[in-house]
Amino acid sequence: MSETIATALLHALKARGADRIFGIPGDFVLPFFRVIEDSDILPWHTLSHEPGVGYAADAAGRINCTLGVAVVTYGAGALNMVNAVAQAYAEKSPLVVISGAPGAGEGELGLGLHHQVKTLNSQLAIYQELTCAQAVLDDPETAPQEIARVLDAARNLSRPVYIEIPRDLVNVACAPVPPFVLAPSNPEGARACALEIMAKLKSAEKPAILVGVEARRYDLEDKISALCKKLGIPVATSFMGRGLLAGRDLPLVGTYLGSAGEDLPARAIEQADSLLMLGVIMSDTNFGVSGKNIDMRAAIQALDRNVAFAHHRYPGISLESLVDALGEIAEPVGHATPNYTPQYARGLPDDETRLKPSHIAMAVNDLFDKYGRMPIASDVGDCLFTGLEIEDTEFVAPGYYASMGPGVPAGMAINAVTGKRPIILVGDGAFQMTGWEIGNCRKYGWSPIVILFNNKSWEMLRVFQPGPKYHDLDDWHYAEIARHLGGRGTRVSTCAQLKSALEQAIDDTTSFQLIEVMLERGETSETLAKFASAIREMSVLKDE
Ligand code: S1T
Ligand code: MG
Repeated sequence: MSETIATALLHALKARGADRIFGIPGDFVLPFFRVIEDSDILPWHTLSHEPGVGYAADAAGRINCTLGVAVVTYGAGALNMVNAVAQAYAEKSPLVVISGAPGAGEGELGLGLHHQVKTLNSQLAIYQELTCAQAVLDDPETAPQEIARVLDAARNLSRPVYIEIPRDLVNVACAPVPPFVLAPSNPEGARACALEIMAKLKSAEKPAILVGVEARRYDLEDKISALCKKLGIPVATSFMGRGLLAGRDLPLVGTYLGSAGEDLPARAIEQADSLLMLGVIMSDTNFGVSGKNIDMRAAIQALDRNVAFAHHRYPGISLESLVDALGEIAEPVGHATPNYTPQYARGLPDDETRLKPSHIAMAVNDLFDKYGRMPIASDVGDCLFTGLEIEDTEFVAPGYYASMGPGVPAGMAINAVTGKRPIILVGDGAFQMTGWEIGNCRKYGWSPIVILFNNKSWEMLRVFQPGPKYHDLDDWHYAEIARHLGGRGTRVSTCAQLKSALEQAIDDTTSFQLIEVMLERGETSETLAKFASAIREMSVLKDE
């Protein structure tokens, strides 16, 4: 089949699992956008601001364990999306950024082009810092191999990549893109590594396993669950890995949050004399509030195709090949393991009790009991900590890079990709940033349920720095605006009002539902309060 650079790229994205495209056109990318619509190879959605495009495309990849795709114009578009791509890089999300670019001869006019920064290559240079592979498709002869190289890097390394298409080459003929090539594995190295890990786990008094975000990025939850069940030792998920392994048959002890979380996972992880970490990002949010520093000499870290022991490492070992090798030799390590069933609060009172953040978690747990679990997209703020008090479910949130803004766009993407109505947890500060993307639901028929924590405050900052007035936000009456954006808005202040608003939201699938929960400044979820006091304690300890 004869291809053009544009159709070859779109077919290659689809062949590697990309489900849809999010984007905003501009004159440098109009030719490519035209092919996206006319070819119908992948469904597409335009949003209103490039940060939202980046967050939505990132979430589309995360929820589906595949490539997310964002298409933007050169300069004003692509550079407007930098923060969202940085978040995808930090959190190991395989986001494909495709930017239109000036045509080959345009730079020779000797004029500065509109949307140009310093030089015509400035954007590529900036994106080299945010992605694991880049290509400029300026030669139809090499374009197919270049596309394959970059898209395969996104899949194999689970990081964002960058592709630039000069607008005068979009419809130039080229060969089809070669099929996906899995990065070469090292079965012998994986087997040797697995034998060493098994020996350490068997000789340990208190072995434990910590599972992180790579388990989801490489779609390994089933394999890791089966391995953990076979080994029979305590398993916790990291803060970023929250929701992983939920509802499966294995000795899960909960989400590890150090001294800010439950005691059971904290003890299992911090007292382990052999800790196997599968796909865990070594970040402050994952380990920042450890009751005591985890003894990394006793830890084995499998991350980024590398398995590191205290004083040596096995390079080129993918997480999947390690889990497969361990699965072949795993035997019960013989330690009794607690049958952990997380306790999530239920039974929201149906009365005039004024709402506090943790009531929202209670209300959602009651809703899940009655109607079944729903996927959740959460923004940064107390909504993220409140989300930790909600029953395990598919959960997309910026648990490490922690930029505000992804909540609403990510929830919309989850609705689009899964066809399931998501719950979106977002604070008023974050909603002021990207919440307005919700106005795009009507044209695509999406109907997420948005729970907006309106405390008229950047409350999470106030928790860490009480006093300044600059944490105060004005009350924008978000529920009243919802109707003009194509949805339904309800403002609630009491438990009974929240209960009824959620019932009404579940019943009305015709549009997005925005439930604006009025909260007092100074009121936080129990989890954020624990997190903050753990951090204060840590800083006090450090001062001693
Ligand atoms: N800007 C962006 C894009 N991301 C950020 N994370 C911040 C600034 C800093 C920041 C937080 S938490 C927070 C800010 C400004 C306040 C969030 O306010 P809101 O959404 O209303 O939620 P809540 O009131 O529950 O805190 C983190 C610490 O970096
Ligand atoms: Mg707030």
